[in-house]
Amino acid sequence: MVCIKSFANDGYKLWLQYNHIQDKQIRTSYQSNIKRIIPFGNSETIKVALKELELGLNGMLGSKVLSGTKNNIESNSLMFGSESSLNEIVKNQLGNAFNEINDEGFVIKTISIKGKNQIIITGKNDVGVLYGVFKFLRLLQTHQSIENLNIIDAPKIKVRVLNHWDNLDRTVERGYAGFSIWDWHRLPDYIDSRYRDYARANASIGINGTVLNNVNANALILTPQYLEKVEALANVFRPYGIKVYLTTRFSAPIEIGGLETADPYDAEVIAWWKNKVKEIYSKIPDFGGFLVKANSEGQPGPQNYGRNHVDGANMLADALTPFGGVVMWRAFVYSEHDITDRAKQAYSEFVPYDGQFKDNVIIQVKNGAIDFQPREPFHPMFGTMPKTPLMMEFQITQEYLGQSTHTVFLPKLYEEVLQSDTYKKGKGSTVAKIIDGSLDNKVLTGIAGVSNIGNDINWTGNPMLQANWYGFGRLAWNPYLSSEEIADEWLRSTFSNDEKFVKPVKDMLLSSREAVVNYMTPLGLHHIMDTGHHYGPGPWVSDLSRPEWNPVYYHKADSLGVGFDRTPSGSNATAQYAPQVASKFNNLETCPEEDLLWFHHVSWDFKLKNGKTLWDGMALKYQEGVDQVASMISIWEEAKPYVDEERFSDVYMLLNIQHKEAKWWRDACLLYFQEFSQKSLPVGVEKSTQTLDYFKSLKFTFAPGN
Ligand code: BDP
Repeated sequence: MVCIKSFANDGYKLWLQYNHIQDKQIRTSYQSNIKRIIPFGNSETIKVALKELELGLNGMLGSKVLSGTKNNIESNSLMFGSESSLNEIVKNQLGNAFNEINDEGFVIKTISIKGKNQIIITGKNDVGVLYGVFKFLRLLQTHQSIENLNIIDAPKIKVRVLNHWDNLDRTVERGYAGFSIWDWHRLPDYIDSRYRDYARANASIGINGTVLNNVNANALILTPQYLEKVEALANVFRPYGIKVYLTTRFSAPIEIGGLETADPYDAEVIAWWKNKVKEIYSKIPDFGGFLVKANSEGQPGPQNYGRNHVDGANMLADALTPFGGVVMWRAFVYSEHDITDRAKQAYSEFVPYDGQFKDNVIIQVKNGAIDFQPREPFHPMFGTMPKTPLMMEFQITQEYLGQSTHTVFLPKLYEEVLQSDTYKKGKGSTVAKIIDGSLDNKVLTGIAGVSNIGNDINWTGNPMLQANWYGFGRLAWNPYLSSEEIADEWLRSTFSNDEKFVKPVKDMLLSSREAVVNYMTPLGLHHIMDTGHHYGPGPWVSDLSRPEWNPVYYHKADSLGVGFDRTPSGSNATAQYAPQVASKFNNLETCPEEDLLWFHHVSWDFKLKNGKTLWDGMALKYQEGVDQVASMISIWEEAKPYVDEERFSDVYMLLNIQHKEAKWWRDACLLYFQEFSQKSLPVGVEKSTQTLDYFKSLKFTFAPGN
């Protein structure tokens, strides 16, 4: 049977569509297993779990599921509650499942009471129960069997946060989905229902924290006026297991505290932060802590006072320690006064501090050493600093990947980074094992995703990019999940379970990341986007004051060839990796071709593995990227019968823009690099109908997110 189109759909419901299950056999099997839902306990978290189950089951099964109480467990109930709420009969049937989970984990098990099958969803705490409820609903959303369940699962990473680069005026730095969802002006009295839906969505994928404001912080967020607003949000999020965190401006003691300095050694400054933290916890007892961007891109920091990152981070950590808060200190630093390769600077600056940070400090490191490019080799810091907890910072918003118009399925990128082998402790020392703490026995572990959420009706500006929020959350829960699994469950929950839809669209998602690499930055090219807004190609830009802000700094094209030599004959950035990794990258024979120009400056005639010259190979990659987008469009056209009109046409229009822009990238970059290579385009690569001057003349004064 062909799936019936669902009703008009603006995408607001994300992956929590809970569409009526059309397949009668599946539906009746679910109905016969869930005759009643029975909550154990009545905390706020259990109440939201009950509400979610009612919403989900009523939607999917199309009939109202009865609720019951502990005392009327009859046939085939779905029971849920934390360990302490369970009676002996239930507990006995769970064996030692509780020993296998942590505080946020859950157990979903089919047990027998009064000779009848019952399903129990439990955890050590209510929030684990809530995660279990969402997992259970997902089983139904993806049409899986709920007979004989025995699922035990728990998150592998402790701090799983979104980073909102949201300003207090509601603009969003690098935001492409409208304005900030935080209505600061009307908080704390006006609670937008969207805050709850935001929390539901995050809880459904296991995200347990949110940093509300931009890393380029405004000190005002720490004033009593704003802390009241933050408190109101924290109150909404609490039942969903979501803690709030704030970014702090290092100079806040001066800006809002009336002090003359923010020197972390100054007694008054230390006292100011201690009091400020106390004030925050008096309003928000479960406040998560601070995220800090210091001495980076002009932000103030301890170095303004001749101190270092350790001094700054530890001072804040001391203030937070009595309350259990953490400091997420960012390692995204590079300086215009440092003439060494920008890719080396964070490592050079931070690695000597290994072991000096307090226990509640975690260093937040971007996935690669430059800045969220379509492809970057993993950040060398992950392969070192054994005594310091390191957390991952991924970007979900697509600053450098076509922003919210281009469909790029990012879990593929995240997976590639997480599965990279650092060789920190020999073969198999993947980034995932560093992030989840298993390699170095770390207690404090974390992962952050720079959010792609705004107040657009569909949250992310493009319905397909909801998958990146979803995928980030799923990988934060379990960094070993495959991108394919994530694509599969997201598509089924968000659109349709019909195989004729799922299979091709999944292939489309999984190839979309390589497509963007091909039409923007093939073979290891990087940071050649137009500057400032980073929208569109700008490999020619060379006039910015800071050398490392210019694309020419990164590609180094000349008449002989192209690429950044980071081997020992060049910047020697490869020396920051373990010897096994460094030698792989150094050697032209073993360096993965996808990273070639990241690590090597090679001639235009360099022979690629397929026998083509670098120039021909590069041109063909650009063309391949364009062709890939064309086939994404064809796949989407075929998907039409399975998708509601609104989301279908939204995505369709956006894919067409992506196609147009992929050609723009191909043409602008090839015309530009051709000036150096002086070679003609190989057969199969379409010629530009415009001149290089035309591309250079394009200006986007009001490009978003800038
Ligand atoms: C870059 C962005 C900039 C951010 C910065 C950061 O262009 O807007 O403030 O990173 O991460 O990617 O601090």
